[in-house]
Amino acid sequence: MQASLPETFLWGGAVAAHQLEGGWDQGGKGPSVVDVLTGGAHGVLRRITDGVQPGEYYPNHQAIDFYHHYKEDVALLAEMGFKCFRTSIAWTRIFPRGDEAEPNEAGLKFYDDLFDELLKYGIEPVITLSHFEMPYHLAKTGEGWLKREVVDHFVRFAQVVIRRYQHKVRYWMTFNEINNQMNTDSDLFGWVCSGVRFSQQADARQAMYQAVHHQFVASAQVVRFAHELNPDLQVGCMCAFTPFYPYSCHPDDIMLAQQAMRDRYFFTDVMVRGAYPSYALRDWARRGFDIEMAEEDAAILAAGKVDYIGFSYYMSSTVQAGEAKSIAGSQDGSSPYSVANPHIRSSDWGWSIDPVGLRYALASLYERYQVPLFIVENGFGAVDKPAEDGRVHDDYRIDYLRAHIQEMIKAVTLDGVDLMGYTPWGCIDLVSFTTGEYKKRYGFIYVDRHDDGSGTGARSRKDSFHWYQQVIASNGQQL
Ligand code: BGP
Repeated sequence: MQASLPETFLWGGAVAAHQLEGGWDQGGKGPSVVDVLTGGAHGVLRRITDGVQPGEYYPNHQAIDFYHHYKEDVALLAEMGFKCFRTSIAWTRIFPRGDEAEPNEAGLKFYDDLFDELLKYGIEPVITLSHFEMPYHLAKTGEGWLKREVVDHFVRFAQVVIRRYQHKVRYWMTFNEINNQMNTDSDLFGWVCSGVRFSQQADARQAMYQAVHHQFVASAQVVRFAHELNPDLQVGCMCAFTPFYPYSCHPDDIMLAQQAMRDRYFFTDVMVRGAYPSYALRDWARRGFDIEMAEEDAAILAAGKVDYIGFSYYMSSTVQAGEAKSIAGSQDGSSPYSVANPHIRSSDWGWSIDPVGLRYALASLYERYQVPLFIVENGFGAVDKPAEDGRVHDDYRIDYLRAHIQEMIKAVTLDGVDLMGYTPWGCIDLVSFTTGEYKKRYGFIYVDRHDDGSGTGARSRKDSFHWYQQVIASNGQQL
């Protein structure tokens, strides 16, 4: 068993185009599903508006203006010693409406320049093709991925960018947190994952599986295309992995936790194994769901198995058999049976802090699938206040990350997990996805931008910046 992380380990950080780029209508970019999401607030989810409306506040339109500041920002990432940088390509920079025949050259050029800048410092780009960035034009009816033709639009987009960047980008992922849309109680997740408004569907759950089926088919086609184009390319899936623990040793709690885990495994089961699992097919039959599939779909899924599993880990959830509650609007990975875990405390946003759960997640996923894993999001959202010396002393963030990295190293060195890398979320402060706030910060780099519109946009190094620099330099030995 190896004693430490491999020398090739991809240390870095993660962001998504829409949460940091800004420039939402520049360089020919069209509006995406997040461009019509208003700002939310602590505990209040964001609203979807009917197109971009005057007088509404849309935090993603400006974000931290990475679109114009990427050179300065990449230099800071390089100073931390990043080996890789995970971001997404905004689909609407390349195909502003989503259904054009030809791509927008100005959008393609932006990512060429960004990738060149990263590669100049030896930073490997890790690219998500769709991180909640579907073109608004394809989603405005509220049906989005329910429409089969979206498969072709997405595959065309993916083929254009994979062909263009194949010598600059080796690691790809298809859909960010594809499983978030399992939460059909809220319109927010269906909207950003699939452009579907669940509240307008007769049976939200059936609609969700239909939209997801189309995404599975699209993802598999993209994997196959990439492999045929260039065997060096690796394409992964990306799921939010929040493990469920049983509240007690009561057999009903154990069984409930096992059943709840199927909502986690369903997506990886299909994308890693290339076929629908028997428990899902039974469940659909029992509920009378009729998911439309084309004749060739089974063969497409089987031929497009992903190379690795990318996943986000923020927290665990604990379930107890009993009365189900509604969980509308929850992004904390909970189930209707979730209860507080007395052994685990939570962040200001109610997300449980459970480093051991990361080792549990890694070991569980690896034992089930035996494919390489990549932790592509993990982190601590907190309110950062610069101290009198003007600096952010974020020891709470360092504590969170240190504890998670320790468990991650155990998973590799003790459990034998094949782990490609670790990219903490929001390595530079950006717009929070669920709340639309700047206030919920994750970064090693502070950005002077605030929810009331104030701030210079200036970047500065938090204490965690220097700490992470030393973690990377020592390959995880100095924590
Ligand atoms: C994940 C998303 C990210 C990100 C993160 C943190 O679900 O992939 O886009 O934002 O969660 O969530 P939040 O910003 O709501 O704290």
